[in-house]
Amino acid sequence: MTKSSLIKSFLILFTIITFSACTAEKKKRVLNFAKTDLAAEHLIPKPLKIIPTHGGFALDEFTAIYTSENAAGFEEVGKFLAQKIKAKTDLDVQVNVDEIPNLETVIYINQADSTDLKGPEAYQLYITQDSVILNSNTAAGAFRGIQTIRQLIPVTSNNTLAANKIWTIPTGKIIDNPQFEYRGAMLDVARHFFSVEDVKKFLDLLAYYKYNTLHLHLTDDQGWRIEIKSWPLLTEVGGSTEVGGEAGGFYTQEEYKDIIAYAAERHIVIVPEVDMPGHTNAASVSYPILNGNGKTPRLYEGTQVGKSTFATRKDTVYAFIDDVVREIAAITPGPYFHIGGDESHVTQKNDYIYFVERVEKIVQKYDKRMIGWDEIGQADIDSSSISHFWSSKKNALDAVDKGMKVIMSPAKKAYLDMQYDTLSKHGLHWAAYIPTDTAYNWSPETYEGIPIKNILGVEAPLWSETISNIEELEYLAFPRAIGYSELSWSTQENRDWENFKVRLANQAPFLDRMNVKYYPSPLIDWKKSKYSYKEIEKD
Ligand code: TNX
Repeated sequence: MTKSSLIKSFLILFTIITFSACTAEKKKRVLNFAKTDLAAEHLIPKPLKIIPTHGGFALDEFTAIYTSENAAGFEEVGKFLAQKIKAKTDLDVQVNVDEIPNLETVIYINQADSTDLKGPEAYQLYITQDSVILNSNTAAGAFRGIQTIRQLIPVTSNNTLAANKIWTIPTGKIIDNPQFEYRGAMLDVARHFFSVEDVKKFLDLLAYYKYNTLHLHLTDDQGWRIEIKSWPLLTEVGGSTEVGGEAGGFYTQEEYKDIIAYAAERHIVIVPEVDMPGHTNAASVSYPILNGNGKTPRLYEGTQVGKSTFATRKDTVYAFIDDVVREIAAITPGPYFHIGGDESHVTQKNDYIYFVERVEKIVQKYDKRMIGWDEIGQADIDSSSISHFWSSKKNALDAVDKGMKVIMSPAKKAYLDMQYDTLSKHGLHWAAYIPTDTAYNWSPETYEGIPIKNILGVEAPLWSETISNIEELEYLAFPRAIGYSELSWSTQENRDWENFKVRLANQAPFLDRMNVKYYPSPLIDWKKSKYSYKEIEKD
C-alpha cells in the first residue's frame, strides 16, 4: 500500500468510527439481535480459522464499500460485491464514494502485504460492529474473501421495529488460505455443446465456492468446438453435430474471449483442452490428411472411445497443431494448455510417446505449461508439464518421478458424470456410483500414494455423453461440485462429513435463487427455502 492510500484508509476508518459514534443512540435501538456465532455459519469451503466474537455488523442502507484504489482489481472486487448485495437484499451499496451522508458501517477491501497472508489467494476478515475489513495480497484473494462475505449475508433482514432493514453479519475473525493452488471443474462441450450463457452460469456457481479454474474439453471425436481461423473446416464440419445427432455448435474466438473475460472477472482461469492424438475424429473428418487410423473418417454421433488417432509421423499434423496451439494460446491468458492424450488405443505406443514429446515443445513455444491426462507420464517430458490423474496410478507416479505436478481427478471419486446411484437420471457408472458422501469422503492429500508436494490441486470433470442442457449439467454437478470445492480448499483436519452435510443442506436457498436444478440427494436434509428464482433472478 502506498503512503497516501494508507493515510486515506485511516481517514475513512476514522470517519466511520466518528459517524458510528454520532449514531450510536439510534443503532442501539435497532441492533437488538440475538447472540451470533460466526463459527456456526454455513460456509463452504470451510475456512482455515474462525474466531467468533458474538456481535453483529449491520449491513443496511447506511453501509458503504471502500477499496484500495491503487491496487489493481480491488475496486472491481468491491463493485462485484455491491452487485451481489443488491441482488440479495436490494440495497444500493456505494463503492468508493467520498461523501456519503449518514454513513454508519463500512466494508473495506484492502490490499495488504502482511506476511500473515500466506499466498496470493489468502485473505483475512475482521468483522466488528462497525466495519468489515477484508485484507489480501491480491485482487484474487479479495475476490475469494467476498465470497465469504456473500455467504455470511442472511437471506432475510432482521425483523426490527425500525423502518430500515438490517442484514446482520456475525462478528469475529476469519483467517483463510486455500490448501491447493489449482481448484477446478471441467466441462465437456464436445460430446454435447453448451452455450456461452450456460458456461457463464456454471462459472457463477463455481466462483461462489471459490473455484479458480474451469477446464473446457473443447474437442473430441464427436465435435470440434473452438474456431481456428487458419483451419476453418474444423468448426464448419467438425462442429456440425454432437452425440445423438443434434446440431452441435462451436464458440467463435470472440465468444471464447467473452467466456475468458467473464471468468477473469471471477478470478477464474480457463484451461483449454484440445484432445489428441486420440479423440480426434471430428478434426480428421474436417481434414482427412490428419487421420492416422487408416479408415475414411465420418461424423460420429455415438459414445464409444478409442478408435481415432492422428497420423503421428506426418509433419503436416504438427504444422496443424502449431496453428491450433498458436491461435488458442493467443486468446488464453491463463498459463495452461491441455493436450488431452487419453485413451489413444489405436496409436502405437512409440508413436504416442513421440507425439506427446513433440507437442510439448509446441505448447512451450507458445509459453504455456502443458497438461495432459495421466497417459502422458509414459513420455519423456519436462518437470514443468502436469499430469492429470484420472485412472492410472502407475502413470501418475511415473510423472511424479519426473518431478511433475499432478492434478487429482480420479474417476472413482471425482468424476461428475458418474451416476449417484442406480436410480440416477443421467450419467454413466463405468468407474463407480458416486453418491454425495462418497464424492466428499476421500483425501486427495493421500490418494493412491501420490505425494502431497506433487499435487497441484483437484479437478472435478463433467463429461457430457449423457447430458445435453444446463438442467442436466446441474443435476450431475450439484451438489457434488460443492463438496469438491472443500476438498481442494480446506485442510483435511477441517473436513468432516457430518459437519459438511449440515452446511450443504443450507445451500438450498442459494441454489434455488440461482435456479439450479441440483440433485436432491436423500442423504441431505435440505433446508426449505421460500425464495425461488422467479422472485429473485440472481444472487
Ligand atoms: C473417460 S476420462 C474419458 C472420456 C469419457 C469419460 C466418461 C478420460 C480422460 N477419458 O473420454 O468421456 O471417460 O466418463
